[in-house]
Amino acid sequence: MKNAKRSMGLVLIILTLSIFTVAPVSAKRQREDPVEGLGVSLRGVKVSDLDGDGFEDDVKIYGTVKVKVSEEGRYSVKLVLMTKYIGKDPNNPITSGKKYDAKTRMTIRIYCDDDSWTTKKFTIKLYNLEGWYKGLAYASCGDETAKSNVIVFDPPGGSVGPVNN
Ligand SMILES: [Ca+2]
Repeated sequence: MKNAKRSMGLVLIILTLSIFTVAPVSAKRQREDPVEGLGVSLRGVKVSDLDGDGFEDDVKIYGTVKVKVSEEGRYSVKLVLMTKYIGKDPNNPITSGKKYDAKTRMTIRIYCDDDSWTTKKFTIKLYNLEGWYKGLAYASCGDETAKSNVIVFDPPGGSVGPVNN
């Protein structure tokens, strides 16, 4: 009899524990990710002397992110710009290796007030580049990820100028 009471007590304790431990987990699971769509594009490159060292070897890359959400609020889009040096002659580019040389990271805060797409422009500055480069951006927000178009550009200016693909 005493044993039965004791094990009943144990069952109650276990039940109480499981209510406390399970409830917060399931509450978290019910909350769905409000981010429904994400896009990123690189729209252009401007070559100039941004750091004032006398050489037009710096670039400003212009891009746009777009987010679609189900809940009004402020969201953070994590952006990684990958750049790769492709050589000094665009007609004879260095193509060895698919890996990108450099990553530039930034976070873009975007306010979405309805459930349609919200877009925001961004710029990324890169300094002291010589030769031709290609660039590509990855974005992530909530559960969504997106990949941009590839751009090709030549910081020293010259006869051809920046090219958008
Ligand atoms: Ca410069």
